[in-house]
Formats: sequence, structure tokens, C-alpha cells
Amino acid sequence: MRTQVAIIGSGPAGLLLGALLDNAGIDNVILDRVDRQYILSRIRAGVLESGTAAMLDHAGAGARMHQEGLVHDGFSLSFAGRRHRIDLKGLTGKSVMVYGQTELTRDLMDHRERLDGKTIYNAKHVTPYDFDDKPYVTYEKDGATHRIACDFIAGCDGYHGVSRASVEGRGLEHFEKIYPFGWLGVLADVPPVDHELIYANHTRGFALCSQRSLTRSRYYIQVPLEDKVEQWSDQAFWDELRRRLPRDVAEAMITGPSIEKSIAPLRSYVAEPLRFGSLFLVGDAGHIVPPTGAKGLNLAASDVHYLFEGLREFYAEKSNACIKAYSGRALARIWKAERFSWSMTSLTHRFPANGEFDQKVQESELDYLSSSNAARTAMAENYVGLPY
Ligand code: RFL
Ligand code: PHB
Repeated sequence: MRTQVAIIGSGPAGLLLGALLDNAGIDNVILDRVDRQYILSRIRAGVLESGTAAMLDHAGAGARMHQEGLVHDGFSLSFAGRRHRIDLKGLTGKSVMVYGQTELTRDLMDHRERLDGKTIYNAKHVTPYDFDDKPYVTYEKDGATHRIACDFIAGCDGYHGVSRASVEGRGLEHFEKIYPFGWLGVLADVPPVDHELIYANHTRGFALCSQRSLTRSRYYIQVPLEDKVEQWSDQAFWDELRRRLPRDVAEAMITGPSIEKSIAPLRSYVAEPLRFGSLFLVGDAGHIVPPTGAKGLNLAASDVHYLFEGLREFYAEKSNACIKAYSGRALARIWKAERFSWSMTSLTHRFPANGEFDQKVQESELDYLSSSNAARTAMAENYVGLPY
């Protein structure tokens, strides 16, 4: 088989790139090691920047998001028992869209199926080759080895994928920070406690009230890294969540059985560079952020934006200037989101090793935010997403 762009990974990054390439008439094949159902069972991000929502529109798959997504003009920070609203719309003129990654992925998959896009699920041992010269990808399926010759390989295969592993030792640098806690997340079919998100800093640890729809809530609490999900009954989770929220919020909360419960470690990670000849690292394959700033999925979309520009220019104008600039342009935006995600995490979580001085600094930063329009504007500008 031959294609113009071989895309490894059928997550948001691979699917968005595939849809934009289809629109531009650029042939592409998506390969994933698991199947559609498995991908759709992963509960992940929930907040889309306006740029990400616009990309879903450009891809031609934004209709359901506009019907079912919830436009949020602000969110709250809670600390010392009180809530402080960050008025995103008032401070930046922009809002965010609450629409689950699962739904965005489903929309892109359905769109691809309607257009008869080529996707190979359950492709095992996918391997990229020869990306300095004549790139190709091999994979195994139904007991046979297959080969796809291509012009470019987009490594959209997440943090544990093969793309980044295949450039190890070729000048790839890693920048990493591991946090001493994780997030225990619960999804439940109960109405959200508030119409906006609440990020809470409490002496017992961080908590987040998020949502997927008017009838489905997503809640998180900070837990020690050693905790196992089996230790946390639904009742224990709800009790702990309530303790970390202002009293009026805790009293208003409606609880119910969890439909998903998992623990995710928190990490900041960037790989540099993101281009090796005709192989590109895109989305989680090249970087990870702690979820506190809601940036993971949005960064995957902005990488796709830069890479698509490069590929479109290559085929339409026979120039590889944008392709060469991909790594530098994407990384400039990635590092700003890394900084923001680290700073939101530092502001809202309890760090076991922090002494009294660090604690006082955290409290004074929260106090500064509650009293300074400039500080709130800086936070809001990053939260809604910096320009591409
Ligand atoms: P994905 O979504 O991980 O998709 C990668 C795809 O590649 C496939 N794959 C392979 N295919 C072929 N061969 C291989 N060797 C392969 N290895 C992997 C996988 O099956 C998969 O289908 O990466 P992408 O597209 O870059 O999208 C990034 C986002 O998914 C990610 O940034 C966010 O979900 C991060 N994230 C969160 N972000 C938020 O903004 N808010 C959140 O609440 C939030 N929660 C999360 C998260 C990520 C998590 N991970 C990665 C474990 C919770 C979790 C648990
Ligand atoms: C979510 O709804 O899963 C979510 C929302 C905001 C975040 C992180 C996760 O910052």
C-alpha cells in the first residue's frame, strides 16, 4: 500500500490530522494498535479551548459539539472555604467548551467513516522506518506483515507509543517533572454541583468539580501515589470530595454510583525536537502536562494545527519551510502550556514536602489572584488558550 501521510494513533491528534488532510485532498491512513470501542472507553479530558473547537469545525465534525457541548464563560477557584470566580469571558473575551474527549473522538471517527477514510484498527507491532530517506511503516494484522510506503509519518500514538521510542538515541532530549500525587477521578450520572468548574485548594488536598453534560459529572480528588482505586469505595470518595469543598457546594452536591473510577499520576514532560526527517511527534507522543490546566488535548490540537499547515504547504506550494519550522513553532506553544499547567498544579495542590514557607507563598498567590485583575487576566488568558 502507498499513502501520502501515515498516521500512527487514532486518538484526538491522529483523527484531527486525518480529517484536515482529507479536507485538503491529502491521502492518509490511520493505524491503531487497539479497536474503536477500546479507544472510546477511555475517559479523559473535558475542556476544549476555542481554537480546538474551531479545528473540530474546520475538520467538518463540529455539529454535535455545538448542540451538546456546554459553553463556559468562567470557573471558580476555592480556597480557605471561599469561592473566587475567574471571569474568562469578561477578562479575555473568550470562553471554553465543555465537551468530553470521548465525544470529540467519536465525532471524528464517525466523520472519517462517512468519508470512507482508511483506518486500520488492531494493527500490531506498528513500526516506522527510514524517515531520513524513503519512509515506510510496517504492521502485523491477521497473521501477516503489511507495509505502507509514504511521504511522511505522523507519530500521534500517545505517551507510550512507538514513534518516540523509535527516535531514542538520535539526539532526542527529555525534560520531565513527576508530581508526588495522583488524581482519583469519578464519573457519575448526577447533575453537576455548579454550572461552572470549581478548582479547590484545601488543607486535605486538591479537588475539582467538572462535568460532561447537565446530567453527567466528573469529579477528581488529589490522592497519594500509593493509593489503589480498589481502596476507594464510592461513599469514601464522595465524603472526601465534600470535605474539600466550601460548605454550600458540599451541601448542594448530588451523589450517585460511579460509572468509572480511576487514578492517574501527574507528570510534566517534553521531548525535543519533535521532528526527525519526515517523522513528526504530535500530541502526547511528544509531551505530557498535569491535567490541572486542562491543556493535554488542546496541545494535541495545536500541534496538529502546525503540522497540518506544513503538510498543506508542502503539497500545495511545494515548499517545506513550514515542515522545517514545525518543531520550533509547536514547542514554543507547548512550553507556555507546560508552564501554565505546572503553575496551576503548584497553586492548587498540597505538596507533601512543602514547609510552612512554601505554604505561605501558595496562600499569598491565591490572595493576590483574588485581589488583582491583572493576575486573574494572566490566568484567564492561559486557560482559554494562547493564540496559535
Ligand atoms: P492519545 O489519546 O493517547 O492517543 C494515542 C493513540 O495511539 C494509539 N497507540 C498506538 N497505535 C499504534 N501503535 C502503537 N505502538 C501505539 N501506541 C499507542 C493508542 O491506542 C491511542 O489510540 O494521544 P493524543 O491523540 O495525542 O491525545 C492526547 C490526549 O488524549 C491527552 O493529552 C489528554 O487526554 C490528557 N489527559 C487529560 N487532558 C486534559 O486536558 N484533561 C484531563 O482531564 C485529562 N485526563 C489525560 C487524562 C490523559 C490520561 N492518560 C494519557 C493516561 C487522564 C488520563 C488517564
Ligand atoms: C475533566 O472534566 O476531566 C477536566 C476538566 C478540567 C481539568 C481537568 C479535567 O482541568
